[in-house]
Amino acid sequence: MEAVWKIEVEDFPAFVVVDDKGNDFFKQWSKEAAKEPEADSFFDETKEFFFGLDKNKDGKLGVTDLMRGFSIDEQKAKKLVDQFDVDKDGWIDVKEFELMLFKSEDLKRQMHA
Ligand SMILES: [Ca+2]
Ligand SMILES: [Ca+2]
Repeated sequence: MEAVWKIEVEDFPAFVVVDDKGNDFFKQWSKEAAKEPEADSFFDETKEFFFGLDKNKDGKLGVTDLMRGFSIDEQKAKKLVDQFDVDKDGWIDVKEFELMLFKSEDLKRQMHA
């Protein structure tokens, strides 16, 4: 049996995280997210928030964007980038941002503040 994985690319720099068993990292957590009835609107809301913070519109957030967006200090913002920068390019893209908010109740509250 041969499996072909088709990845839909949207209007952000796309990447795929695959472990040694060929599992798509984001497929895993979007499956988790799909269990939540609010998931769709949550992701739309998150995207809007992301693009509001992305001042130079390059589809990536850096430490200073996060500091401003969540009213947090530099140390905390750096920690978030470390933790959620899945592809290790030093920036948080929209997928990583969704993951960040999905995993953090504190940040979610900030988004609604
Ligand atoms: Ca940016
Ligand atoms: Ca990244």
